[in-house]
Amino acid sequence: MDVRAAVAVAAGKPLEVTTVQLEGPKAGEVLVEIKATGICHTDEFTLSGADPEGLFPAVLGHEGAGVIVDVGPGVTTVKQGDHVIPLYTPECRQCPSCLSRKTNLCTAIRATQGQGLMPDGSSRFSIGGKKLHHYMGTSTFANFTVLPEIAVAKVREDAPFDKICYIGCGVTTGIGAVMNTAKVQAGATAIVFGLGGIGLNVIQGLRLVGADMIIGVDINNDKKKWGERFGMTHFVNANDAGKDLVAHLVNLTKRGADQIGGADYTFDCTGNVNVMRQALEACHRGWGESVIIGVAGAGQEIAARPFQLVTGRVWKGSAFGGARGRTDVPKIVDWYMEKKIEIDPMITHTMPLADINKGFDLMHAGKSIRSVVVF
Ligand code: NAD
Ligand code: AHE
Ligand code: ZN
Repeated sequence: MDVRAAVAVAAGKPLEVTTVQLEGPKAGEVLVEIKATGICHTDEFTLSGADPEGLFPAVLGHEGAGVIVDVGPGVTTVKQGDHVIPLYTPECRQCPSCLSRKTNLCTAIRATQGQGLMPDGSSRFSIGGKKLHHYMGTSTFANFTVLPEIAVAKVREDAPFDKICYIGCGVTTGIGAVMNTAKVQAGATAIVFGLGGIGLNVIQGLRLVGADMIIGVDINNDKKKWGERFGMTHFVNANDAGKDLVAHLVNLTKRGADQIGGADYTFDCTGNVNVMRQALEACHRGWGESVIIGVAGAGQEIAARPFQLVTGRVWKGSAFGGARGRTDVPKIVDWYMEKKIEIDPMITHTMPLADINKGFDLMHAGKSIRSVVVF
């Protein structure tokens, strides 16, 4: 069938909105009509050419919501008409990782997903007979896409697509990093580096679990009001603090008789390896945990003095907020519908697919929190 898609033709080039061809679902797969998709910084990361797994030409996008319009042979867990959120982290419930209960990183289809292919090793997308790559197993920058049934979360039908698409990545990543990865307790002190579409959801998660002091760090002063809107208690401009940033943060978090300082939890939501180091160093000696959420480009490496870890700090990472998609995503949609979490104010811009490149421009300019393409 013919579908409308934004095609990433080459690294660093604007997306080309055009008609492409999509084959129907094969065994174990579903055809989803995408109703809305967010634009995450990771789409920009891959489009820029920094992603070591980046493939071109491809249909990017991984933050969608839509309706199942067809199912392939053998599909049992979802049906035509179901409302779903595509999952770039699937949940097969059978692979060693799913069965371990130690991680959300299902391995059932990760190898082919990283090659831009469906699990049978082929692509469903093409243009003029030439193959187009899938992206993150989701390719939501198209009005129809094909996914394995283990890579969709069935959600309630009264939830608006143009808001819950954000649960397909940003909301779940931020809130999940707090609740699943760090397991932050009430009364904790926390520092969030980078107050964009992910960092604000970390802040929202910290407020939800009852964190006491929530410090936000950004280089853009416009983010102060955004952080405060979702529960941030203190704002620090990293450029103003300069080389003294870590010392300033440690000083801000001094509590108790020993006056050592440092946060119980820190979160990197920038993808900048120098910031990741600052986030580790701003943790409390003996127990502080620093969670890396940001994604860094090919060739980038993190560095720190081992002393930071010897003295009890913990460095860990979080993908998709440690969430098990088919189990956890429907619950997060419920939280949104029950007004336990907010999404609407973070969606600062909406646009038709034809204007998708404007969403990337707004991100570059630091003017948006989330742009959502509505089909
Ligand atoms: P964004 O562009 O919306 O926000 C990034 C923020 O970081 C901006 O507010 C920017 O001003 C700020 N920033 C930039 N440099 C900084 C610095 N030196 N110090 C402090 N703040 C700085 O991006 P986003 O959508 O929020 O994504 C954030 C990161 O998370 C990206 O690297 C993205 O690829 C990654 N990500 C990871 C996962 C995961 O599962 N691990 C999921 C989604 C996104
Ligand atoms: N392809 C990159 C890694 C990108 C990455 O880490 N992606 C995150 C999700 S970002 C969503 O916005 C993730 O889930 N990682 C786990 C995985 O299996 O990819 C690279 O560096 O090669
Ligand atoms: Zn994302």
